[in-house]
Amino acid sequence: MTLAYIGLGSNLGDRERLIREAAELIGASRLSSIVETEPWGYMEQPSFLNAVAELETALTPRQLLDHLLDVERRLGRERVGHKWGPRTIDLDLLLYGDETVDEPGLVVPHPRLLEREFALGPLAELVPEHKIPGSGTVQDALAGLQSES
Ligand code: GSY
Repeated sequence: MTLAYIGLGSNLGDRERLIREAAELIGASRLSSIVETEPWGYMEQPSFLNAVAELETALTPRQLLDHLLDVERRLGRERVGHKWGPRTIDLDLLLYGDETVDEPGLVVPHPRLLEREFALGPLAELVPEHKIPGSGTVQDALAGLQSES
């Protein structure tokens, strides 16, 4: 079994319900606080609710990604329009134990984790001392990002 960390984001519909339902459907054992965040990347869209879920899984990273995509579809996610536009639910595989993966369509740790306070903040609430492969701890990554802004 491996501990994996999933970033959850929603900026369409009943955002909190969608995040809580997604956490249940992916089998989360812990869910961070849910925080309101300004859009990142593409600004012309509503604000997000974000959280991070911890789950213990026997799935491989690829199987877990497929499961996350399936849950996104079940919660009404449609991949149309702007790549970084509004979405009912977004599930990002942030960390999979201390493993790294670099395959077509699947990179772990998540390739933009170190740039995203909306993911690092809730992750730091759950596992501040967790080492990010190829980097430092989660809390150090968050402090580094906050010192830049
Ligand atoms: O991949 C995450 C989707 N997303 C978000 C998000 O979850 N939160 C915030 N604040 N901005 C975002 N931009 C994108 S894309």
